[in-house]
Amino acid sequence: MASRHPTITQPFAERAKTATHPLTRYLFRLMDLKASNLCLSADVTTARDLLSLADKVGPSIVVLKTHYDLISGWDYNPQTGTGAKLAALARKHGFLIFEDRKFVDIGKTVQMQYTAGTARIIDWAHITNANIDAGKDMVRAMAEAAAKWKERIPYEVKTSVTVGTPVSDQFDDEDVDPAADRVQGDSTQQQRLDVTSAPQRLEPREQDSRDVDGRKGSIVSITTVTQSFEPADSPRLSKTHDQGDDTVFPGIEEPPMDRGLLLLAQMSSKGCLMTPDYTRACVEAAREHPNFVMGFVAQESLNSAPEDNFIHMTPGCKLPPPGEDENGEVPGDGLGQQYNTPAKLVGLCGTDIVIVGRGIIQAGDPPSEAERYRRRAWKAYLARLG
Ligand code: BMP
Repeated sequence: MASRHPTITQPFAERAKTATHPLTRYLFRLMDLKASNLCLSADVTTARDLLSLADKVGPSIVVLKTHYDLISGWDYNPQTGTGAKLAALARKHGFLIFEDRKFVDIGKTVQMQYTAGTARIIDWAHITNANIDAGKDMVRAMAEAAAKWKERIPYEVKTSVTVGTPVSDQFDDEDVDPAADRVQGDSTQQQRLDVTSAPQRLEPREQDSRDVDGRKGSIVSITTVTQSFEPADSPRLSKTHDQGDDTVFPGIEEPPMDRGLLLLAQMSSKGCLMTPDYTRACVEAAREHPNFVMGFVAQESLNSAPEDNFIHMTPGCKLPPPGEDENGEVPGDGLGQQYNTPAKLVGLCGTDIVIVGRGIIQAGDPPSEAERYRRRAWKAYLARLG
């Protein structure tokens, strides 16, 4: 199957023109621009290490794969947290974020897991994946959730908060209930009066003006909340406010706001129970949802119908140590993981992107090892074009 399909010998730049999913089209162009078909599986254990690794290895990769649930110290703040910081690095270095969540459940549950909860995966991960053992309806459920998410974010609400001590005549005509906060104003500007009983912190004049029926209700501060609205496809969406993270990778626009799914069609692990029938069902499900399913996590190309142009990402990839035969055998990890070289996966099996974790992370110098993997995987792709 792999050796005969036209996509095997078609350049990524050409496949970018015919792929159905906007994010797949973008990714093929990005691969062509960066001369990279490498995905880093950033399986480190702290948020700090994750961000540092993403920053260092970012120039060599087109996809960064995460397992957010193995990261300690993951900050869930949607504006300034770990997801938003990763998004800023993705923008700076030009890569997509793939959360390797392997969703599998009834449709309603996966919708909630994907879009809500603490992690809100859909907000920061361009791509995620699913095991469809639960049935193909789950893919439809996720596709619907992603479409709704995209509809609901025509605008980002930016909120700024300022706190100040009021001047007393601001409130001369106000009837302040010391037991409750008050909200005034319209949807774009609200003033909240925080009222507490703390007379000892006030100037005498302010304290006098608040004496009502022997109660000492005192206004000690005003909080001003200002909200502004910004189109969601603005390049500034989800930016953190740290210095220096406004950089945008040159040569290509930012990715479209569409979200994409990869179906886990085959696994790299020894004794994997996914049958050929299961893999075929994945291909059927992908064809049924061309606007949401980008392709597969698989060990070989699954494009078989003439119009198929799915993208394939492949884990279980390692190179022999530098200096050894680069096409030699690589032993597994002793826990079921099996490894193949980029030459075999891309050149012979026809996959598009190799996913590498420990091969890079555990190297003495991860950025230069990532470059070694990038060069080998790209060379295998060029050789395949023949
Ligand atoms: P490593 O290169 O260190 O073996 O890591 C492989 C990564 O790919 C891990 O994050 C693992 O969860 C993931 N993975 C895999 O190894 N095989 C599969 O079939 C599917 C995966 O997602």
